[in-house]
Amino acid sequence: MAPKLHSIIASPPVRAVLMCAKVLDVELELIPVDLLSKDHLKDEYLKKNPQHTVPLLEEDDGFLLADSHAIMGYLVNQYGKDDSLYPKNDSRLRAVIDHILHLDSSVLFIRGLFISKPLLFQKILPTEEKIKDLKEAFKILDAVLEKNQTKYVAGNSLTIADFSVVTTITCFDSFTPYAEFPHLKAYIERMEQESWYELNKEGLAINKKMIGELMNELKNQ
Ligand SMILES: N[C@@H](CCC(=O)N[C@@H](CS)C(=O)NCC(=O)O)C(=O)O
Repeated sequence: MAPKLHSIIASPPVRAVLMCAKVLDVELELIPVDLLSKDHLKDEYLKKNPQHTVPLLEEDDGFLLADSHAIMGYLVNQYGKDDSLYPKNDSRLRAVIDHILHLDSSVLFIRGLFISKPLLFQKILPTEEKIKDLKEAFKILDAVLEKNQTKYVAGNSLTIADFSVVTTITCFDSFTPYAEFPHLKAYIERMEQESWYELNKEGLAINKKMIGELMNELKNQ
């Protein structure tokens, strides 16, 4: 049976996993988790994922795995016809991919999450300081892209790092525009031409609409 993915498409890390599964041609059974209804804080979900995040992967034999970066690595190793998205034997390429995955987790995504989580769940508008931190994160990625001069974020071939970065940057563009950064803008424009990018569109539109409406409502109060 297909592995289950507890998910909601408005979430960037969920979409990263969906893109990865699509490129690997791995079927996933999607199990909806409505974050706004707090499904992720219910006992049944917390027993499976104490981190109360989506995505969460669940295999038939009870194996559970949280975190999109870990899930993508697992899908490549477990189900990939080859490991080009996350190569085992090219230690330098793998290290560069790991660098970008950690950059996404510890700098890019988290700085956006520190804005979006209080906004969505507590209706708190972002402070200038938090926007500044996010902008700085975009600037860092722009400089990485400028330094590397590669087509994809970790080299000249597509890797799981692209799925993370693309979904994070396009989502948090709601708070500060990535188009201000030329290398980042050119990179996203290249990625938009790829067939897997299609899987970003619907969830991104839902997310941007929700964020936009909430920001306007709070600013007009
Ligand atoms: N590092 C995690 C982050 C996952 C994450 O924070 N997901 C958000 C939705 S975009 C979530 O589930 N938030 C609910 C919560 O933190 O309670 C990953 O890559 O999977």
